Amino acid sequence: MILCTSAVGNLLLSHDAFAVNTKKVASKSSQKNTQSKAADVHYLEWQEVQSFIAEMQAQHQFPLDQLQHIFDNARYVESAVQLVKPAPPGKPKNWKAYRARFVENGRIAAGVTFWERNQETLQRAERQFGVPAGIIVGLIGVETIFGKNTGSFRALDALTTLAFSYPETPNREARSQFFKNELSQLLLFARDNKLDVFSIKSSYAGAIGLAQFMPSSLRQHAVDFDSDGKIDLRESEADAIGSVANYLAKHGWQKDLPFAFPATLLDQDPASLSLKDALNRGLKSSFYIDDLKLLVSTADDKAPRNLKYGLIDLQNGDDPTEYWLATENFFAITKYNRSYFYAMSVIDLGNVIALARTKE
Ligand SMILES: [Ca+2]
Repeated sequence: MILCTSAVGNLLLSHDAFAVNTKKVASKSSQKNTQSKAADVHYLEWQEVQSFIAEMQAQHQFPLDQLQHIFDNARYVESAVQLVKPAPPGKPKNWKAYRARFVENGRIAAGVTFWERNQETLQRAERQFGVPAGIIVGLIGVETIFGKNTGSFRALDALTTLAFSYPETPNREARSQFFKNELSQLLLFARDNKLDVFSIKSSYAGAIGLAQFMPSSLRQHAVDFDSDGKIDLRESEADAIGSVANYLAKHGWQKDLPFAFPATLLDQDPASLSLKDALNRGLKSSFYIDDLKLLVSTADDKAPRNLKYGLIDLQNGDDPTEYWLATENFFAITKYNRSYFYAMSVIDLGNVIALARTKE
């Protein structure tokens, strides 16, 4: 999970950027640079790291020698720096291409098996938190292919790098601060759970386990759903399932609320001000259907008139944009990753896996 602090106008960039940049860092020349640059960086000597250590000591009573040992051994990760850089501009957003990367046969088959294996746990999560099994399965599938891609970086290295070596971007200061906080949460998480901090693996951005929780979310929202006395989002599928459901419930999920209904744009200029205004209301529902009746129609009679919706657009490159009326439950998924594409992929993957199960 990457909780971007970008403005809503930059939605859909974060996840989209990954594939492009992954190719870039895989080249041989950059691997060579990585090795030489990493050898030059010694975080313990950095003034900013010393200040961070002092803060951890003062605020959390962390022993100095432990912190010195940790940052003496924290490594710079060049690929993390490359991967957080914004995607090159100009490439149009394409929902269908994005969806095809996540809703595909391998992931669907793995999802059917995962669902089968965890059926009782998923039902228990649904009862306790009101989040349907399909959404939990879809989310864990999109995040890590059910544990296949949980990341091979040391979380300490990834977070130290992004906290202190964030690339020069307009939002550098805010992002550095975000990762400093996550780094401190990681250290506290390891201490609280008596874990060797060097042993915790993550994505390049510090997201941990089957459901890719950032350390702050891990500490705040993860739950021990198999009741073995510890929270383990890396090994325990039950803990991951319960934690995803708890996270969504804490971020506005409402039991039995639908997710989204397709909408058709009424005859007007897609660039009209009123449409733009309706589309840019942030990650929340602001309108009743009647408020939008001059802009869009929905053929789906099931869309309740007494619910509030947000109007969202899913751009399709040169093909027509899709419009949807999204409920608060759709937006709860965007609290996990601030992207409409992401949320819709989670919903679609869950639906397709549910359908595949019935055909077995
Ligand atoms: Ca557990």
